[in-house]
Amino acid sequence: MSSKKNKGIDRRDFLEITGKTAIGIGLTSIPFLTSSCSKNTTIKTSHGACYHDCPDRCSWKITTSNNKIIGFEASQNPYTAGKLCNKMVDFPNDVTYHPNRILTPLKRQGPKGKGEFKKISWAQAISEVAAKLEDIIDKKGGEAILPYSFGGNQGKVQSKAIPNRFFTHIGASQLERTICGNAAVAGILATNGQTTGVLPQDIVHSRYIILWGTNPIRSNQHLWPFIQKAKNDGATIVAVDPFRSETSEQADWHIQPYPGTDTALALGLMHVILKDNLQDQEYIDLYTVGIEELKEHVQKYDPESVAQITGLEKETIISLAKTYAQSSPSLIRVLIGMEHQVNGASAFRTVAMLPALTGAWRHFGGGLMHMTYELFGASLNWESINLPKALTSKTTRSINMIELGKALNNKELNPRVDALFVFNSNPAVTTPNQNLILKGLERADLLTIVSEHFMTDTARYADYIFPATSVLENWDILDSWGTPYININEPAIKPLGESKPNSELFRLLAREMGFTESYLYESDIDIVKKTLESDHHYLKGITFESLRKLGGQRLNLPDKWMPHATGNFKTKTGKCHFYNEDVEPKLPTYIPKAYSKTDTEKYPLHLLTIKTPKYLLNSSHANIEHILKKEGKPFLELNPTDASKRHIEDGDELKVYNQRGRVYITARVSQKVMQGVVCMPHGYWPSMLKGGSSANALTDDLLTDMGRGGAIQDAKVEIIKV
Ligand SMILES: Nc1nc2c(c(=O)[nH]1)N[C@H]1C(S)=C(S)[C@@H](COP(=O)(O)OP(=O)(O)OC[C@H]3O[C@@H](n4cnc5c(=O)[nH]c(N)nc54)[C@H](O)[C@@H]3O)O[C@H]1N2
Ligand SMILES: Nc1nc2c(c(=O)[nH]1)N[C@H]1C(S)=C(S)[C@@H](COP(=O)(O)OP(=O)(O)OC[C@H]3O[C@@H](n4cnc5c(=O)[nH]c(N)nc54)[C@H](O)[C@@H]3O)O[C@H]1N2
Ligand code: SF4
Ligand SMILES: [Mo]
Repeated sequence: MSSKKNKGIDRRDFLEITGKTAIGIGLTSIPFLTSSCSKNTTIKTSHGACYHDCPDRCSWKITTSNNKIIGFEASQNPYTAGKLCNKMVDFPNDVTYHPNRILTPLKRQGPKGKGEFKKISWAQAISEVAAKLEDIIDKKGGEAILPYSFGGNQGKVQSKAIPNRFFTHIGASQLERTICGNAAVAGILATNGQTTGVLPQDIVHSRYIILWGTNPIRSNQHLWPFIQKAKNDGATIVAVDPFRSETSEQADWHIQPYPGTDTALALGLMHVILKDNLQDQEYIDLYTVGIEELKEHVQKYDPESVAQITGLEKETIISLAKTYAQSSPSLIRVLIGMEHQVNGASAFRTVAMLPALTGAWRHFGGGLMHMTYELFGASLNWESINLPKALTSKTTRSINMIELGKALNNKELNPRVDALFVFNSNPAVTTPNQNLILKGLERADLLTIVSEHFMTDTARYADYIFPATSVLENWDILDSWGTPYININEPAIKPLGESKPNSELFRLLAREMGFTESYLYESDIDIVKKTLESDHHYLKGITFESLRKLGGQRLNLPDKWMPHATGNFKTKTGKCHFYNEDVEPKLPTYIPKAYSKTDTEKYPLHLLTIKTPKYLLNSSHANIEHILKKEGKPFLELNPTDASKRHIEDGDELKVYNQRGRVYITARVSQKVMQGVVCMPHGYWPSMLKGGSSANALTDDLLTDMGRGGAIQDAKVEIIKV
């Protein structure tokens, strides 16, 4: 499978990175490659952007000489600021030219999961897969086919346009893509009607910043320099996180509540703010709904009661409320982390009320900062990405991606899932209830097709694997969920080996299946161009040509972006809703998960499985040897009290277990978690760890209170020394 001919950049070609890492967090100065150029070499520069599911969406520039990459560097746009993160600096070698990359179609030989495959031609693979899909459609209907994809490649062409057209055309089941963002967004929409608040770079104007359930030093690295700038200019940085992350360590104040109690904490802050009359009454009167109901409602969230729920001192709650309400501009930064609790959406809904209560939105740099994708939703020509009219009326059943394990194992489903088609995702690692998923993937009667770069733990179970191009080899257009920058992605080199973009895979299958509809065959570059055909003012000065020339460009937004300075909420009343009659409960309410007494006794510890690894992006890059080496083995963080109760010492080997699975891992006894909470990293593949299980073997496929997201961080476990 590995190709020795697959010549990459010699790692030694990279100049030693001598520059100190930017602000010590892993943003790395541009590595560049040298090459001797003869007269016959054609040097080409292409612009592109990071395809990862990362809020930073860095822009980059690639230099090639005769179809070989000789330079890979970050662009100078003010947010990327000339630096890629530590995960991506060596991307051409780590992925594109990696010797283990899959470069031909493969057909399974051995038992499912063993990873034994033989190379076959594209013609054979397409003809066999098309015939099998046709057979399933004939016998069971299209709904027996389930596409499974997520953020592996966030390019609009390779993740949405052609794949969605293909699967909708064949009448496949729809996948509810809810694993990231849905609960957070549902919560914020219930309050504000939109999720785009303060823009990332404007955080420099804030003077009181609460990083509420987010770890930018790891997960949003390009925001951190702007936070540092605010701090240098006098801002106080507060982190609210049950885990003492690097960000919490760097903050001026780390507030450490029990996981899943943020709704109560935010209601407690409102209690204090209203009791002490620290609210902005004028803002409330003009731009909000339900203050009287809220006042009444927060009576019961007094600091003593909230202290009981959150595990915080009551003085901490009072002090946070007062300092937040009395500082200006004050900003709350939320991202994703806390949505993965069973009441995660409610936490976002409640926290989102605070800036309206204090009138923080009036001040530049004040308010709430979350995502930015709505800016692109408003301005791009989505007709090009979304389904063509001919397909919009087609409705088929939906399956929530969180419940993949259940869907694969449910014999009562009518029709049963007979084919699973995975691309841009690695569910054997990233989706909760891992053992149930693996059991489903083992089904002899399940046809599993995977498009991938590598033999992932999901791909190992495939019947057919298709080799996907890396982002350096295909066209795309990338909006962003964390910045206001737009990028196009030009192919820097021709596809390596026999790899093809996802879009081409589905065009080939469509042709083989005899479909004639032109929407199935639109070319990638045409989709990119058409997506930019919009006269929306945000796109003024942004064209296919300008993006090719300049690389990432900022949407044409006002210099002072203050979305709610004078209300303008996108709710049906145009106001911020403390009380919302369309949401149940109508007022934000702390509702914890009710565990049975037996479960609480058997599994007393709350398990967090978060994005602590430095070099991984979800499960991506975990298979790259030098990365894994740098990352080291995973540890379970546990509190000294929990450790001593179980006679566990630092460095002991542990079994972490519950009713769904067990993970073998080394103990790290620390104060990073409070008593009753343990934490292990997400991203390691089960096949890499002793016992063949990783973090998601312990997580639950339970849905969140709103948005149908996954309560991944709401798992209970017990541990023993082994
Ligand atoms: N290095 C790296 N960067 C990444 C990723 C990665 O895998 N690795 N993944 C990318 C993706 S897909 C995403 S969605 C973003 C996510 O970015 P973040 O949301 O910043 O990351 P998470 O690690 O999911 O969670 C952030 C913090 O939330 C905390 N948290 C968990 N439960 C609760 C809770 O109940 N209350 C509170 N207050 N905090 C809680 C966790 O302890 C954690 O420290 O990061 C992106 N960036
Ligand atoms: N326990 C726990 N579980 C979690 C989380 C957590 O914090 N804890 N976080 C959750 C979150 S926020 C997210 S977003 C999800 C992410 O879950 P996934 O979207 O499954 O993310 P990745 O693990 O990065 O897998 C992406 C895969 O896509 C492949 N890929 C990349 N580009 C292409 C391409 O162009 N074509 C094809 N065919 N494949 C490509 C990569 O090689 C990689 O294997 O994980 C979730 N799961
Ligand atoms: S993973 Fe994120 S921070 Fe790293 S290069 Fe990609 S977009 Fe930038
Ligand atoms: Mo995510």
